Amino acid sequence: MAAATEALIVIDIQNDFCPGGALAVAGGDEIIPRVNALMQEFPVTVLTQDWHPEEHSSFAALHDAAPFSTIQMPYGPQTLWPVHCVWGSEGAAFHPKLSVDPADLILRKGFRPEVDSYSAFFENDHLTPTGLTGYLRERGITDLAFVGLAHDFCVAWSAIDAAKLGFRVKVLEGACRAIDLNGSLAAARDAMRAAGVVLAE
Ligand code: VGL
Ligand code: ZN
Repeated sequence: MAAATEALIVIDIQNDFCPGGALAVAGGDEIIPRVNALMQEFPVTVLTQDWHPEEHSSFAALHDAAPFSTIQMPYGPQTLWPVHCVWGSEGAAFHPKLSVDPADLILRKGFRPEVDSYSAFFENDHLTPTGLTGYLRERGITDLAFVGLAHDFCVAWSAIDAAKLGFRVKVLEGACRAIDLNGSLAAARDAMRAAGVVLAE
């Protein structure tokens, strides 16, 4: 059992990130049994849900560009994705095998059309907070364990922000799966280590 000051943050285990989904992560559904078991061990559990309006600026289709290309946004470079996790769609729903009921909080992110939000703490402008920091601090949480999808995007950005905010952070890599776009997994692991994130099994 984890200590009373530890929270489990489960990132984006949604249909669109699992095999058959619009932005499928290889083996994305394989992690679910372990994630469900971990949820029993932590006193505080948070699920995040990527939650985009139909015309979201991270969608390649909106820019007449190829998916997985990069554009410059006012807040910096942004990878363009296939249309995914449109709010209210089946693709945006949690995977049916994920234990949703035990979660204390479901945090939605990426709902502003003009800015993407990989991190569970800040949108991609690195300025707009989601409110999760306050929620965790008010509950007395000092230590965070991250699992979910995708390892090299939403998990990594969330873990790095959490470490910068002063939480003690680990990523349970066996319960993550990556998109791995042009070496993004290796880069994300280096960036996490540099930020003081512990990469654990
Ligand atoms: C994610 C790309 C776009 C993620 C979300 O959950 O890692 N990646 N939206
Ligand atoms: Zn997204």
